[in-house]
Amino acid sequence: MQIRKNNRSNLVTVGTLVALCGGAASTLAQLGAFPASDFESKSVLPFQLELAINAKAPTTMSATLMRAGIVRAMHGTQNCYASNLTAEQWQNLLDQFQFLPITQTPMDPDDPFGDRFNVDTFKWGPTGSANSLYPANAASLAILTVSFPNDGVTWGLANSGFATGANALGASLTSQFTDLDRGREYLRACLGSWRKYGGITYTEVADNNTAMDNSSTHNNARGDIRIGGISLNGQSGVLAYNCFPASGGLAGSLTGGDMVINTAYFNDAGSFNSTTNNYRYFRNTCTHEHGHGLGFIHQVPCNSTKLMEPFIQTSTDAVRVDDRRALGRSYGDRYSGNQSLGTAVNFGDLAARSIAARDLSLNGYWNNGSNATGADYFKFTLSGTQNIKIITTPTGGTYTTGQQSNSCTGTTTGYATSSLGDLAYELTNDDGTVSIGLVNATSLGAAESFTFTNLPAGSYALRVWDNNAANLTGGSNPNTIVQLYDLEIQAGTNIYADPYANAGINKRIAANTTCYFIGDINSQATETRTAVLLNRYEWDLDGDGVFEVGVAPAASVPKPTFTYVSNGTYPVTLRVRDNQNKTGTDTIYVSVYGATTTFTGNAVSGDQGTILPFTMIGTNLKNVTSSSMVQVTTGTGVTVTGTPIPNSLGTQVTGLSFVIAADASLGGHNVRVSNSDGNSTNVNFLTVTQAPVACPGDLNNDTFVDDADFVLFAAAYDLLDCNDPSMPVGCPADLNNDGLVDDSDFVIFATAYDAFLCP
Ligand SMILES: [Ca+2]
Ligand SMILES: [Ca+2]
Ligand SMILES: [Ca+2]
Ligand SMILES: [Ca+2]
Ligand SMILES: [Zn+2]
Repeated sequence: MQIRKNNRSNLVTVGTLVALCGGAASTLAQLGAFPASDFESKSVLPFQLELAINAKAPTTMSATLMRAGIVRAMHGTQNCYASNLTAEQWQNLLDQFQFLPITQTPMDPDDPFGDRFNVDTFKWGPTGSANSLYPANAASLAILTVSFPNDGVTWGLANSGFATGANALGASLTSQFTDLDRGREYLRACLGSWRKYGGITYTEVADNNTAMDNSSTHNNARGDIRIGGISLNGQSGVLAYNCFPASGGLAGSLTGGDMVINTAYFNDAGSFNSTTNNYRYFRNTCTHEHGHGLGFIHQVPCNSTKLMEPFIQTSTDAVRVDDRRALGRSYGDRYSGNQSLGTAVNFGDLAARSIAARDLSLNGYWNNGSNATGADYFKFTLSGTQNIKIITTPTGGTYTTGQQSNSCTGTTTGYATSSLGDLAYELTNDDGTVSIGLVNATSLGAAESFTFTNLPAGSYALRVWDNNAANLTGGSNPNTIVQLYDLEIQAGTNIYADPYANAGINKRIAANTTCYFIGDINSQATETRTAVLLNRYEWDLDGDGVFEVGVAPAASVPKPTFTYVSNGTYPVTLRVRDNQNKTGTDTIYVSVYGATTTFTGNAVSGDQGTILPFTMIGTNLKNVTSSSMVQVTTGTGVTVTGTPIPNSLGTQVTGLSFVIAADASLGGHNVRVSNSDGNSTNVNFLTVTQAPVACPGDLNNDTFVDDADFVLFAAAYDLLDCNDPSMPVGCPADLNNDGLVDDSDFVIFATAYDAFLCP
């Protein structure tokens, strides 16, 4: 769906949104901008739209029909709109697109709870193919890939009503953000804000640069979610549009989950280039669009409380309560999949740590497992006896929401979303066989809290579930009633909870380009017992397990950069720290491609008949994983052995040795490193030298121990001390290597002299 643009003040934003989506006309009256225009007694269309309709419609009846058609289309359209459209823009949009129903089905009659959070009947399945139908796959994890097609690739779908065009997102991002990857990282943060709450993982992959299409089937050659941009008739009021996951539900003919951003709004200080709140205007646009890509529908009223409202709003950031409920419904919470003891989320040792895992979700009456995804399992350990207080608190609040409906006559309903479920939990031993405590003292809408005093060291399992039998709807809708909740596991007294870290998504970057990271958009403090805020962002960017950026006494670095020189996959870890000095970490994987292999290390030399360890220095050596990837390419008699040990950045490899045969050719040998990442030859890296002949006493190296050697020995004997400056270099007459040329050496010399010929 499109999200519409607003570039006026916040106050006008709210007023305009209300005007467009129905509801409090009084706000409009205050603004004086849009005279209230009653529509079916419930909704209000903006004055400009009324003008446009009246200009287009020859009769009152046709104007009424047109209004109805517009409203009907607006609930399902993939195009998402600016909110300050002029009468001329409304007129143009009417002329060009008629707001015809690109998508249509108002709501699934088999799924009466669907409209509560406005979700499509199709979602992404676990492996990135979008064909997963309710209710069988409700609240289940989706593993999605993401890619950015090259500029020039044909982008857009004609069924959107907009012409297709050559993708220009790369140039637009580069222009606005100075650097392509910096711009992309803000887009990745949009996906990261869905990952923050929902059971979705994102991994960026290469794109095969085929034209945008409707495919809902996973393809290893490109991302499930592809992101590009073209001009949508200039600044037409349409900021972007995005396809739904799969056809058959509300998606109409726009499927496949891909995003089309209107490049005409880049470098516009009033919209995409507004830097306020970390480019929230741009981020909310793209985060909203991807919401459609996840199967989420526009919601009303437009009161700036939901990301999926049809018109852009910037008074709240990214994914809000109703959006989280939609996530919980379709994909589960961020621990999605923890529906059994075997897949429990393990919080580790809580003897001196506390957990505040917020915005988790349950989806219906668990009923001893009859609802397979209806319970959440966790584990923790205690390294020592501790008092452990476990609190489950239903969240969500009471609010009004509904899908923009075909009747536009009040499908919005007030929902008390904190009191849908009856939370209960049970603490058991590690394998669930021994109950330590079942806590269910309160009913709908109330927290459960209990302190387990002097809980001994050991391992524990915790199951949280919805005990409201009314939520077992049976038949077509089991497991569809979302109850958001916070889980707190508090150790001891005032041991505050660790903050939540979010480093974005698994990303892909070309080698030797600046790679951007953002830690301060989606990370968050979690403790509410005291005032906490994140005040430090630390990073392990090279993936060696050591935090090297933003660590005290250096300054915190919320948005670091790094340049990788070697292909490979790097675990990058963000560690956030709050003012209680509590930390949380998040690891993303950075896939680096396109590096150039070099092998530049200083040459080494070794004797015939020896094994010579060596170190390679260069770039793009991270994937040198076998000794067969390093070969001696000139001369004879030298092989490579050992197991290569690349360093984390692929600039050094140790662990290998040359095996130099006794008859190896003397002199320089070229050494070549070669694997699928590339190759490089280090000319004359190895010089093979002749081994010294083992013939003590042959001081002049003529293979005989004779009088000539004795003359040399005697001279050395007279000097005695190997450190004497007159002693020949290396003190060759010190035959027993004790630093002196004395009688004990003479004994050895005499024996050799008697033998005369070297062996
Ligand atoms: Ca859950
Ligand atoms: Ca309860
Ligand atoms: Ca490091
Ligand atoms: Ca000696
Ligand atoms: Zn939209």
